[in-house]
Amino acid sequence: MTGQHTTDADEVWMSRALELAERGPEADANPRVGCVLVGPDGSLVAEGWHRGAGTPHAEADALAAAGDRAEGCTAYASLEPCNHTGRTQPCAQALRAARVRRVVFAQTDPNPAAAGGGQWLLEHGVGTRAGVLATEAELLNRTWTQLVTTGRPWVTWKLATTLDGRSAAADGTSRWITGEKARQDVHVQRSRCGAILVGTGTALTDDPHLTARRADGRLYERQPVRVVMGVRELAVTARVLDDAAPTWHLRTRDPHEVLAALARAEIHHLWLEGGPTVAAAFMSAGLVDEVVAYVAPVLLGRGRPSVGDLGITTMGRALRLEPTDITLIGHDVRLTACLKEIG
Ligand code: AOF
Ligand code: ZN
Repeated sequence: MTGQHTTDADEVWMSRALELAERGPEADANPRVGCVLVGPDGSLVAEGWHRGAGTPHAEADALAAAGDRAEGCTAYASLEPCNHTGRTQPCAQALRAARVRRVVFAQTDPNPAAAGGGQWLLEHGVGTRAGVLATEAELLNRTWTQLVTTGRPWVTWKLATTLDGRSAAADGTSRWITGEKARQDVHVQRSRCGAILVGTGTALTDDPHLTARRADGRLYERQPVRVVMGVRELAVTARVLDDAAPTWHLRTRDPHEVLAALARAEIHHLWLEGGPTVAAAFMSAGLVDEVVAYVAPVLLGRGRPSVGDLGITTMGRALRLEPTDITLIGHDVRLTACLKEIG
């Protein structure tokens, strides 16, 4: 029966912990983590999740809800309990102090500053099981995991293009290639990222606002940092310079420098909105992790290409992506594709 996989009770509770984790904010310095405490009789005792940097960790949140009832419980945490005093106290010690009997976790903590909680628990007489639904947990925090393990934020390149690969007409007009529904989808995705980036070219030509807005125009509570890269000056009246969200003008053409600045601010997900020069710079440097392309059933024949020269002259060298999702949104197709294996 090799290759067969049966779901055990640990997996059932862990999937609940993962659901709770999803309630946390995505654009945050900290990972999204959920925790469930299950009593010796197999019934649910308490649930918790992490609400963002500076607030209690998921385990502490669940322990607070359980009080004395934590004794003898099994804890299910979507990330290995931390072993450090950072913005809050070490969760491994809190779990043991509450007399939790066993700890099951999904993803091993890739953050060297906080890792080692599993080992600490074992050494202090608390049984552990690691790796339950680890792939799912890693996917949930893949952008954070990448920053913590490589020092480089995850980059999603978003493009809106005609069928013939154009992102603006010959006269420079670019509104609106895709329909209303696709544009709304972009705003939802923007709201989930830590930063959104354009080049000075786009900032000067299109004067975008670069905020995440609901269909009625209201701003989402959490706004990504607006980043404009390039050495040209912005107009003082540029819409990105209003007070709707912070804006950084990074006077560089080097995508590595941009990512280093984001990493210093603990921003792990960059949403790249082009134009062609910036997109080509990131692509050629091998710094794009994922592409989200909104393809409209529209033809222009002429006009600005969605990406500039990548130095590819023959089919054998074409960049071939791995599609992970294809969704019809209104009349447009949203294609999500990765440039490399996840994890
Ligand atoms: C979280 N939430 O539920 C868990 C985390 O700066 P601190 O003290 O909040 O510590 C953040 C680190 O703690 C984080 O990078 C991760 O390694 C670990 N576990 N973090 O934000 C949680 N369990
Ligand atoms: Zn913790």
